[in-house]
Amino acid sequence: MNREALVHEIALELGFDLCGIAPLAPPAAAGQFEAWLDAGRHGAMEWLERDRERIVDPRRVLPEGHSIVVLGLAHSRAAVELEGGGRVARYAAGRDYHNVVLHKLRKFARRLEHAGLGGRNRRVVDAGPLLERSHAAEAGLGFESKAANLLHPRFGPWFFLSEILIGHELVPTTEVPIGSCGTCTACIDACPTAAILEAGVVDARKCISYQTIEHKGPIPDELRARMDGWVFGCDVCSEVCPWGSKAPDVSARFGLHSALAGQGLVEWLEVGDEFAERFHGSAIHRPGRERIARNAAVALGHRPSEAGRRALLKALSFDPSALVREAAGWGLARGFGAEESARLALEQAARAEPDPGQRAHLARHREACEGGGR
Ligand code: B12
Repeated sequence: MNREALVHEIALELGFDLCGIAPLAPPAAAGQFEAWLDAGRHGAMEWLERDRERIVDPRRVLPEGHSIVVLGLAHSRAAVELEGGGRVARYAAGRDYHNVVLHKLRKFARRLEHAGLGGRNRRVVDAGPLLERSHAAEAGLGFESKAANLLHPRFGPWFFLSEILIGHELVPTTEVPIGSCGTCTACIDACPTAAILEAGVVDARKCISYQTIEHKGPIPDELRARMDGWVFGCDVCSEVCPWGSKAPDVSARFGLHSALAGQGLVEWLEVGDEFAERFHGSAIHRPGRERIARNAAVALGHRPSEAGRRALLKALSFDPSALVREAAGWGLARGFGAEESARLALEQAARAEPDPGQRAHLARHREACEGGGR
């Protein structure tokens, strides 16, 4: 068996669904990444700018490197809905994929060593300095979609990417899966915030995924009005993609994290110091308590319920974070603006608020209540 076939065999034995090999060199689409950064479309993800040179050129990450082994792991499953209606992106429903995949990559590196392909290597999943989608496309794992997702004919967009950069020179994969978006524009048409500016170009600042996971401040009014219950990530561009509609259900791989089972938006808004423990082992742990409670407050505004109203009133007055109090004010106005109790609570909260900026936010939400919710 040649070395490339051996690498594929190891990948399948370790449970990866897809494997390909790309040369360790800047990908052809690197210029598109640089143009995207120059246009400021990365928002506050400043590490992308800081690491620009290494991201574009993987030879800076592993100078003695020659090949990138790119791996795909499917995570397709049914849509995930919290009690009370909050929506969580499917990729984040189970165990944190970063941990699952890194564990597999470590085993992969050991297997390569036994196969005579050892030496220094770099393992990347998501957070590493690498244009994962572009190298994956070059390694034949799929084709780039108008939503910028990498699509595979069997899994659609529902698979994670990861890589091992190695010093050995392997023959790059030349077979590429057949498929394309053709004239379909379902993702562009369906994106609730018009974040897909043109084919392959997403403005992160407008993307619900960015706003719920990466963005630290208050979510801009015009975007949160369109978030429709998304509380962590967003799958709209993937859900409407015809390529993913027949992907197999592999939910058993990652399971359902306990913070999503039998808990809802109210519990997510009210979570306190126990946040770290409750979300341990989940990707939802990463943005931290404040942002998750903020997102839950916004989502409760989209999914009004009596329990939600009570939780929002409580958070508006008592949450220790100004970010969460502000979001609770927005949620109240959005979901319950027609009710006297919500209007009074907003007036009181604005009066009691010492910070002028925060007071202005709350007064704005109070005003938006006039004549009912927005
Ligand atoms: C930053 C980031 C984000 C940002 C910005 C997303 C974006 N579109 O740029 C935010 C927070 C918004 C985000 C959201 C999501 N992300 Co993200 N994200 C990343 C990260 C860390 C870097 C991506 C990046 O460099 N973006 C900059 C743009 C310019 O680069 P790019 O998206 O890779 O695009 C390249 C190609 O599309 C190509 N290209 C550019 N223009 C064009 C035009 C045409 C016509 C074509 C054909 C190609 C093409 O060139 C680009 C540069 O090489 C990667 C991991 C990594 N290290 O690569 C994960 C990653 C891309 N994310 C991933 C996922 C799963 C998601 C979400 C689905 C999560 C969710 N459900 O909420 C959404 C999808 C949103 C979307 N439609 O892109 C997966 C994608 C897997 C896949 N099958 O595609 C990755 C690879 C993580 C992983 N290891 O699995 N993400």
